[in-house]
Amino acid sequence: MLDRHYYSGLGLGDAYAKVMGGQRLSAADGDALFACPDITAVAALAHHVRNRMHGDKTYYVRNRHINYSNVCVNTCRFCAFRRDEGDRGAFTLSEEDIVARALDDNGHPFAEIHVVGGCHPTLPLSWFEGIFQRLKDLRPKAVLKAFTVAEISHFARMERTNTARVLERLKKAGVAMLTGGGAEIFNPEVRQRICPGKISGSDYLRIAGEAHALGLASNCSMLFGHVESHADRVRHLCALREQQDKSGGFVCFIPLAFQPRNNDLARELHDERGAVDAGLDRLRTIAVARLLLDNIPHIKAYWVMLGVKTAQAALSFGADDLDGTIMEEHIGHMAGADAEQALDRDTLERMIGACGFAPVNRDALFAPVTEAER
Ligand code: V47
Repeated sequence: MLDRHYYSGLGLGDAYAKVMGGQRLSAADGDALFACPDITAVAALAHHVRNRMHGDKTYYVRNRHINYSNVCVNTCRFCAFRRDEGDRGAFTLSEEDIVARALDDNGHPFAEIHVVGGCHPTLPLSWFEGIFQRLKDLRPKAVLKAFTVAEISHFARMERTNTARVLERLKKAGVAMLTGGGAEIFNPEVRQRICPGKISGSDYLRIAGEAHALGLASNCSMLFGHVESHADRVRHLCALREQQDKSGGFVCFIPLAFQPRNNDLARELHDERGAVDAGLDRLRTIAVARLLLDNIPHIKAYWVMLGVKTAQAALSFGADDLDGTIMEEHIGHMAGADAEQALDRDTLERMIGACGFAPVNRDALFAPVTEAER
């Protein structure tokens, strides 16, 4: 399969030589990978890199998502989750609701507690600090992963302070990591069309860099499969790679496949059923991400947005992580994701094993969880 002449004939001679030589691919190589008619050739390159980095290990995590509120001052056009205060379907969990969800673990503490919501107009940062300190006391071994950088920027505005100060306060309260959301697509023209009120791509990268400088890890992401071009995806990935060269704290990249229901962007595109070639385009995007993001260790096959079958296939297209048990998820499901709400650990292990990989139980920072802690 990995034959040099075959790749040259496909216009991928340069990409092939760089992958084999362990060199960095250019944006032009990324464009060529998207243009290549043979998706299996692209997959084989990504799989080669994935094997070089991780062997047959495939990670999963016993985690709990907690969406604390869907009340949000932003009006991102792809979002089916957000509501205005007082709207039908608007919700905000109480402190006790949040703590109860984190503790609802049948005596096996979650390795990761993942907390995100909307940019809420009134909930102060101090409220979250109190909750995080409580969660850390109650579950000292769990890695607390909270907020996107868009929420960090929102807190800074609300509290009339700067983003570095918000990050410092969260770190002190026990947060170890930021989630990867909010990146969407960095191209300003596309961003203006899909999420006009959101922080810019350069602010996303700047705040992630500040977090990394403070010793906080973060994930990063890309929302794809709407109005952006393949070239936009390639430039987005290259911008993440450039930031990672500078600050080094991105742990995992999450390609977020656009869910086309109950949101304004889908209505504009008249595409509520999803494109017919979406499955292959998603897999190719994951492969290109693995190949371009040579400095980001992990690529997530997020089964909530991909569906479990495509997520399994993604493990042979460069992804090495299946994410986790989740337990409860609203952002994708309200936008049409038809995957389950939760998967148990045995199912995740079986899904990974059935694809020929070796499951590794991890925490949010990808440290393996020992047998005793499972
Ligand atoms: O920021 C919103 C995306 C993100 C839609 O860090 C949509 O490990 C698809 O960030 N179709 C939130 N995507 C989810 C997220 C995340 C998920 C899992 C793991 C991690 C991690 C982070 O979801 C948002 C936005 O980019 N999103 N609406 C939609 N219609």
